[in-house]
Amino acid sequence: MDDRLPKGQKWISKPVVYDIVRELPEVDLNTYRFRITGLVENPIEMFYDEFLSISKDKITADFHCVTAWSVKDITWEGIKTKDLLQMAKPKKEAKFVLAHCLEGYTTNLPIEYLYKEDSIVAFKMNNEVIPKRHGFPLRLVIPSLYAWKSAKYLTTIELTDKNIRGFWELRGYHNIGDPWKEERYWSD
Ligand SMILES: Nc1nc2c(c(=O)[nH]1)N[C@H]1C(S)=C(S)[C@@H](COP(=O)(O)O)O[C@H]1N2
Ligand SMILES: [Mo]
Repeated sequence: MDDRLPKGQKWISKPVVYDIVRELPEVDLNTYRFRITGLVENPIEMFYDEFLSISKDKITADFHCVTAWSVKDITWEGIKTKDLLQMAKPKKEAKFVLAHCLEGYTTNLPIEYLYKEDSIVAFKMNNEVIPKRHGFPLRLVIPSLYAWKSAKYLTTIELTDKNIRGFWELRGYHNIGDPWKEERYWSD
């Protein structure tokens, strides 16, 4: 029995890269912005350098992919999403999140997951600038949900009142995706 490993998962040594596109768009840090939009009092818009200059948090967490692999102890550095929300001031109607990425990927989650202690927008992975295929320049990391919710190449965190399905959620993956409840696919 391994109480760190959710049911149906196997430990592997490093994350397998999954992307919805073969070629990633070139990232131009002169035009790249990180944004928090939608139902917020204070919309946020930051350059990559500004984001780095206020980054202060580091977390270590296991990473569980719905395709049945898990990786132990990945460290991420950046800004915890609960602190980003404190800056953006969600309106009370804000109940859900839709994350948008540079290449068009999207994923949705309930806003409560942005208040978890280990949820972070990261610019470093295992003490290095996030490698291109693992999400450079910024990545949303939600260790308490399956890895498809950890959006690479993040551009925008949009707060919404309705739960809008993202890329995989439209194709049969679960709206929440808690690995400890094996929420792999739609139940509704
Ligand atoms: N922008 C973006 N983020 C993404 C994906 C993607 O295709 N595009 N794939 C997701 C899926 S299905 C998984 S399992 C993880 C894999 O993370 P990795 O490629 O860093 O191993 O990224 C998630 N985040
Ligand atoms: Mo995945």
